[in-house]
Amino acid sequence: MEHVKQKGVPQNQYTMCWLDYKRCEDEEYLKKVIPFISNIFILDNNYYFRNAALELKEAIKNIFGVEPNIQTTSYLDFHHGTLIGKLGNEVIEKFLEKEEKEQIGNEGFLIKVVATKTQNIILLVAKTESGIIYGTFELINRLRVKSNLSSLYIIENPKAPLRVINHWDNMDGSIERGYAGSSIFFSNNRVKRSLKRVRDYARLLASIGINGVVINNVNVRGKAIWLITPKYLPELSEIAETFRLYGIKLYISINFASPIYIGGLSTADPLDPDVFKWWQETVKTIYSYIPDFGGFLVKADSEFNPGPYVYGRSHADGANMLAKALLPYGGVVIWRAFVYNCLQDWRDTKTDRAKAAYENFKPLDGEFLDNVVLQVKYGPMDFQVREPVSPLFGGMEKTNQMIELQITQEYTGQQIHLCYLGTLWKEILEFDTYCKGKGSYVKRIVDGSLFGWKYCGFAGVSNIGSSINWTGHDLAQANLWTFGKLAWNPDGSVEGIAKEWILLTFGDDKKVVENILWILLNSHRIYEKYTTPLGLGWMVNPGHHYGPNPEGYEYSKWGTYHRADTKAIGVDRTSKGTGYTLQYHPHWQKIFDDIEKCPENLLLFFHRVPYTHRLKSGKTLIQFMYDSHFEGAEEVDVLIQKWEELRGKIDEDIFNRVSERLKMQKEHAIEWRDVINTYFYRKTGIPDEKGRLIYP
Ligand code: GCV
Repeated sequence: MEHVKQKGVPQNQYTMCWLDYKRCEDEEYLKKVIPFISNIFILDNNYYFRNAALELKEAIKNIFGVEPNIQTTSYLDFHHGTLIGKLGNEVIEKFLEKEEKEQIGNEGFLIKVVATKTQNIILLVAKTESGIIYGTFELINRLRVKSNLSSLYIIENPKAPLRVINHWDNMDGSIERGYAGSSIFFSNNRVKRSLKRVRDYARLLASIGINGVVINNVNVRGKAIWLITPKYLPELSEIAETFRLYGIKLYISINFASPIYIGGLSTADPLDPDVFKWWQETVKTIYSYIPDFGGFLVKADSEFNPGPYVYGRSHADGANMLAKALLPYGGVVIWRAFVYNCLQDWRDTKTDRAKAAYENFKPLDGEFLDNVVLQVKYGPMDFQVREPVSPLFGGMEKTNQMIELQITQEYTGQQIHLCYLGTLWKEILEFDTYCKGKGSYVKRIVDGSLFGWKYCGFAGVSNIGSSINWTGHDLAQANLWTFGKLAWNPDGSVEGIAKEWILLTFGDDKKVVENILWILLNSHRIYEKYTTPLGLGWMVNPGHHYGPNPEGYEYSKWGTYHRADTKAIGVDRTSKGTGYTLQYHPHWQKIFDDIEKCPENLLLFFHRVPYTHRLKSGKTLIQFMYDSHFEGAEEVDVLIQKWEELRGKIDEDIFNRVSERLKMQKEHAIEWRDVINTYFYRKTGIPDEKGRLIYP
């Protein structure tokens, strides 16, 4: 089954997702807010504040049909309007209590309303320009959902310091694992000339609190190797400037062997002084173009990318060498932990890919410099619909870490299937590693609070491209939104986050909110049911990873086997098997080791289980498989029906686009159901107890 390509649309036509401002029809509300929004006063008259004020002005114009004055003069009428200023400004300070000032962090903001007989003021205060832009979008959103101004009081600070989007964009304009059109940054091996779309993208990202973007693929090949040179840096500096206006730093993925490719050196050995010198010079040049450059993202010794192992050096040697070059400028090295043997022999049952990241990195804990961050995929394999949380979280107390989540739906339906990922991500973030006793949640590790790290946070592999709606499937916009919101505050409730997205994107019609919320919150569960439940994973077509193929990866080199035979399926990863469970805290080791205690949705990840094994429900494993696939494919009808009920209540184009994809989802879910059920039936010869049609 091939993934269906999105039809090309003109580059200049696109929606603005949750920032498509619609007119507020509520006259009563309008009357109440007018005094607060008829003027915008900026107290720090610089480029960034003016930009924030213009964002607010544009929004107010579109939402309320009034055009506020922006005033930057020293004479200010503080009776009516929105006041935007920095902490420290004496006018602003007059309105603030000591305690509230102390609560505003570097990227945070405060929104406070002063309403008296003579004054109607909204105060928007921050410590930095980034805080101002985040606060501006928050204020716009509050106004859009008609928040009660008399009680509006918000102090917000992001929990995690790094909230970065990773683009896997290639310079020819293609996107590795991209399902929403071509790159918005590159085409024909050049940086795109018009940055209009990049600017709108920056607006979208700032509105969800993102503060970093890596614009090129981690597989750095061909022309992309040269992005760190003056050949491309002038253009990259323009991209960086566009992002800077919205509080976002630019990062670049690099090829570890660049000193050879670009510098003409004979080696890229991280301990070779000439190699270090070359990187120092390169970094110096980058910062001369981009003074606030974020740093490098590195995929080394992974899937045919060069790295320190080539020279018999460790990953700490490699990362630290780059970190030393970046340190004087405040840059960081984000080093990926996705290192494993991708040339495994399927006959080898001793090697377990799931163990690889931990085995490669755990021994290096404490060896990385402070400006190195290890970027760890959420699970030990590769963004399957369900995997256990990587044991590296909580396994390396002395190493900064970021969690890598995949917003793009490589294994979760490629934006043809609706699969809202917020529910899965929330479960991951709430996982208690027990590394420092009860309460050592993944969210507390990656936000830095558990170990007091300076650099840590969230990386999300982008799901956007130049398609009309950015994400191919209109409802997949919710995944980008949710990634940003959870990175900002991993304690947020997924229901709340999803609901806010619906309100801002589709309005507050009760049925619309209710149905879309149901659709989103149930979609991952449904997708899992008709694809690979119980932690099985990998039954996809090799290469493009779309559609079912139960043995697609069974006899390959990638180390992703389920080893099904006629009696049993799954890999024994317990302490008596491959020993993977030993990488976890003893609390989890015991649970995962024990087939009775192991969470059932991960059963086949940790255990090799006979088809006749009875699950907690009393069903046999094989019957569960059949039921799950029949029910999952059936439940897609509920998604369709709930969407269909919204006909006429949603913009027609969006409605039709989603309907079309739901139709494809249904067809492809049936394909999954039939292929997987037939596979198991043929393997086992055990019929479905309910006698449903399984193709023999
Ligand atoms: C960018 C998986 C994907 C690759 C991806 C890789 C990675 O293997 O299939 O497309 O490469 O992960 O995360 O580096």
